[in-house]
Amino acid sequence: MKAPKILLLLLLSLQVIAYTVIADSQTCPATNIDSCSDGWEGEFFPGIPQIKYEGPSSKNPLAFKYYNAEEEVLGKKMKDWFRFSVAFWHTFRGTGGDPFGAPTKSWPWEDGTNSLKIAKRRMRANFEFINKLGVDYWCFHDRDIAPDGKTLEEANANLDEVVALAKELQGNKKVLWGTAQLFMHPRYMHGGATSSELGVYAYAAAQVKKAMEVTHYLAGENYVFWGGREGYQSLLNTDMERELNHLARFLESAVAYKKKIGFNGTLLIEPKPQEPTKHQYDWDAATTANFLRKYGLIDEFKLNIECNHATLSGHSCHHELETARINGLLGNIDANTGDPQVGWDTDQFLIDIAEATNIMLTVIRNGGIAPGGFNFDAKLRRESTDVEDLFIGHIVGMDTMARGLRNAAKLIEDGSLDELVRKRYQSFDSEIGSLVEAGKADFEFLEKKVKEWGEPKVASAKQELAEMIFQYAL
Ligand SMILES: [Mn+2]
Repeated sequence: MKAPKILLLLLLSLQVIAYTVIADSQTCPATNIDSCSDGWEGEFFPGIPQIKYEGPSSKNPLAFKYYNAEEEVLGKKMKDWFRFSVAFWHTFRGTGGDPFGAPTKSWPWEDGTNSLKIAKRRMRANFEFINKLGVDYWCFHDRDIAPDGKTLEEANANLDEVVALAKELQGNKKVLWGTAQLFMHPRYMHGGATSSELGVYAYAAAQVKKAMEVTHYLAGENYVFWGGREGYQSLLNTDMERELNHLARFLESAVAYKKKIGFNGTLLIEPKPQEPTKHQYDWDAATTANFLRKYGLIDEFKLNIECNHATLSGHSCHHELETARINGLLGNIDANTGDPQVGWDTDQFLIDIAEATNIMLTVIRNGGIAPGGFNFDAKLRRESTDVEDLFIGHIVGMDTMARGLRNAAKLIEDGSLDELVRKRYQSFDSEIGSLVEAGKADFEFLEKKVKEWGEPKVASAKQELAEMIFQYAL
């Protein structure tokens, strides 16, 4: 009896050793990179399963509690309301470094260099992540996914090599949007399209041309312009009118090139008021809409509203989304949030359910957001250093938006909030009100009406009731 037991124990322990060896070899650490070929198909997240919906009672941090991709809400699948996207720059290039401290993350696909070989490992990690998380889209800047070069030709060749791998790994996943990084390299210190140097304007144009080509090649559905350095530090040395004219010419050329290569994706501008420049020209949704109208570009662009940028411009995210929506400009959402006690762009995962409900009220009123989506322009805190934290951040962000959708659907199906708003303006539903709204009531006519009606009765705005209805739905 004893011998078989010992044999069993021996077999079991051998099995444990075998599993350990397999698990180790699956991670293919960057320090041992030469032992893993370019075509390596192991895992960077070996302990992480496919993330599944387990419902609100689940305590599993690696499961969805509210986001259920195939479940229909207001006649549309949750995955189609959101079209969630992973931001390559935060998830795969975020190091945890800040102006005061060195990087804190040591991800298994990194070796601390920006070589082509590591760029390809990151791309493999990206698709493993997207597949396990269960999202359909990803977003990138040209220089996040491939190393820059000493010349434009070298940079383009690097990009082509990584993009070819991305195309091969992508399967049925798609690019929600691509963009060109026109802010990191020192040549862009005065801006790209608004630089005082002609050579820099030209370089930016060449870079955007290439970024549009690869976005199109990767089945991208949108292309984004974020003008981090398109602004000024001082008006004393800046010709603002000339810079804005240049920006408009640059965007006109982008429209022309998009048509030339048959790219049907939406061009998006992402407003942000400041940081890194003191003043960015795409300050907020209203400023950007005015710029697009002035230069005859309003039908060629939509807006990518980022919640953290909204609060930096002194607005709520809901305000920026509504401003975009009522101007027919709501194109995409960068789902993130700032810290209420901090004044800069912290790009955190959004976990405020009330905020998510407001966002989804606008998205539902907009009839959805396709061909845009929800890009997680959000990064882990410097102090979060486990690879599973990347999953947890996205899961809580997706669950928060899903709670927002469920709550907004409740509010719309209940109807009392819409009814409160409708009632508030009902005096304009009258015959005279219709004349006003149709532009057929001039001042003389209205003066006559005042003499006939006397002092108007003014009703309560019922703000607290509106807040009560809203709060009950959360
Ligand atoms: Mn941001």
